[in-house]
Amino acid sequence: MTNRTFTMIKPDATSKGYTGAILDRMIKDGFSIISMKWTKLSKEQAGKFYEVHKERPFYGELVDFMSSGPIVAAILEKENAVASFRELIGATDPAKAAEGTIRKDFASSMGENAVHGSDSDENAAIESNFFFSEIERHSGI
Ligand code: 3AN
Repeated sequence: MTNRTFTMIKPDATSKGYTGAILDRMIKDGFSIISMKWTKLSKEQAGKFYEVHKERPFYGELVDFMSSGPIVAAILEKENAVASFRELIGATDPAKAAEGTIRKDFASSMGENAVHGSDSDENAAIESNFFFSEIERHSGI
């Protein structure tokens, strides 16, 4: 079990001005921000990040959407980070997300669902390495 996960605030949420409110939810839930950057993915980079979903019918739509505007990428730290963060963000489909979750309050659809959260410790490490250098992935405070 690691104490780190990786997140992105997606283009729908950054464009609606939800970035500050979403970061506030993460911090109030006990997550420490280890690394963070505001950036924008090219189509090629979004395609590479979501390569595991290449065979799924929504892949093209997902790549177009994730490269359509700015995102915030961050490494977060907390006890049992991956599972705890997925609980905080709620179900992929915001209509099924529990009350009080980030997706319930800020997401609009399965595709435009405000935030990404790693689904395993292994993927948290892969995704963190995609965005952040070794220096940026420092050992914490
Ligand atoms: P999660 O992000 O909750 O782990 P996954 O891994 O099933 O969900 O899907 C990865 C991303 O693909 C989701 N965050 C969402 O943006 C997008 N996605 C999933 N299902 C659909 C769908 N049916 N239509 C459009 N986009 C989807």
